[in-house]
Amino acid sequence: MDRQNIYIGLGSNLNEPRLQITNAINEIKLLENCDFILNSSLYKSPPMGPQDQPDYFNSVLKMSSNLTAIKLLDKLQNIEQQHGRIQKERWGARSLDLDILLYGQQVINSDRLTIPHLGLYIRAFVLYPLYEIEPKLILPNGVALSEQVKALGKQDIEKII
Ligand code: ROI
Repeated sequence: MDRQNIYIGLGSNLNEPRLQITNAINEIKLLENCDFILNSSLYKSPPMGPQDQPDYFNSVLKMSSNLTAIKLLDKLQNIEQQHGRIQKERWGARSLDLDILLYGQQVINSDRLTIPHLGLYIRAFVLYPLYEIEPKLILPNGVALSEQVKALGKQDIEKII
């Protein structure tokens, strides 16, 4: 079977967030059975959700793998733990958040995993970096990513490098 393209969203707003993201990208590059393809620029944005937390840095990474989505999730959660991620406070500040946004055309709705990621269609800090690296992508709901980006607006995100 052809390997499917997988897109990972990275986010951080604590403990040197830019470094958190670049280190996490390097750690994902080293994962066994995973092939890194490329990553987007880094983007900065105000917090979505509670406003009493620092601005976020976000990026999106493209890779392929022969791991199942759940095995990949285990590995990504290991990386989050290594970055000092304590129990996720819903909508709270975090040193590192790694989300599987898309796993080929797979649709998964289990206790641990929802793919496509729930925030994918409405979060500019995910859609813009994704659009930067995959401008021709058709989203699993059949909508062109370019159209979704246009419809969504920038939500104050800023490309920084
Ligand atoms: N807001 C922004 N801008 N970026 C994020 O990565 C992010 N992650 C989150 C919540 C709390 C929803 N807000 C965010 O988990």
